[in-house]
Amino acid sequence: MAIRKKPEMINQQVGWCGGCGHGIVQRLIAECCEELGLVEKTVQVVDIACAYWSIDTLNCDGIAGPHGRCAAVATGIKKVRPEANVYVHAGDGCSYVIGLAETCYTAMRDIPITMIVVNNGTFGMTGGQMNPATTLLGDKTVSSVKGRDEKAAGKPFDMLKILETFDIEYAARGALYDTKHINQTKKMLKKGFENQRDGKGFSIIEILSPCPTNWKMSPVDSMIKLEKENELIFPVRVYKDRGGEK
Ligand SMILES: Cc1ncc(C[n+]2csc(CCOP(=O)(O)OP(=O)(O)O)c2C)c(N)n1
Ligand code: SF4
Repeated sequence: MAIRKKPEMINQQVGWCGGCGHGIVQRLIAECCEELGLVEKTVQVVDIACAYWSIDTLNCDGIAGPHGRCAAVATGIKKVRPEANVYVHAGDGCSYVIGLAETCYTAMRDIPITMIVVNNGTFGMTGGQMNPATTLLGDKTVSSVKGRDEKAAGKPFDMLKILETFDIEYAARGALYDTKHINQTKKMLKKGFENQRDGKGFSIIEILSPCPTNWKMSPVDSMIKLEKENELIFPVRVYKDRGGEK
């Protein structure tokens, strides 16, 4: 059996809850940066939410952006350090709710960064509120205690369907519920980093990810929910590959 060696870029254990997807995402990021020889040039921009725990645990430069402003912070860094490998690691609240404008402007300007969005269907860090973009209809959260109701709160929406209409380099959605999908997600992330290395435009990779703590489910049941429920609304696929289309 092949054993995946822990990337050296990860220098200590992180404080994410057991079964959280953020740790898998961090590991995939580290594997990609190491395999592409990008560690020395890497700057991570993490959001002041659950992604934040990555800040001191990777051997690379990094900054925590104010909640929702990560795409704007990463844009600034890329403008002054164009040679750097700049990526965002943030949640779906940061990227699609409070930071919706920042994400759209970064896409509109086709800024050549790699944006990684953890879609866990909730505001994890603040205790599990409904995310207007990603909480499924019927899902119970601390701000939709009887389950999300369409009349009261509208429906979830697929931001990648909007972002693919911008003139950007790459938009894709991966998932973490089994090894096959984790490996597929890694390929998407690698593509996002390669695009940046090759001087191409904005790449965004969204990842369906479990939050067992706020979903009040076991890690195993959380993975089953991701596959059986969330993926139906948020399909795993490549939405846009400008280079590949040519
Ligand atoms: C300007 C501002 N508004 C609100 C907050 C409170 N806040 C911190 S994290 C967060 C939501 C986190 O959810 P998400 O971005 O999906 O990330 P997750 O923790 O689920 O990974 C909120 C509302 C804040 N810190 N700053
Ligand atoms: S609250 Fe959810 S997203 Fe945050 S660390 Fe725990 S499981 Fe992960």
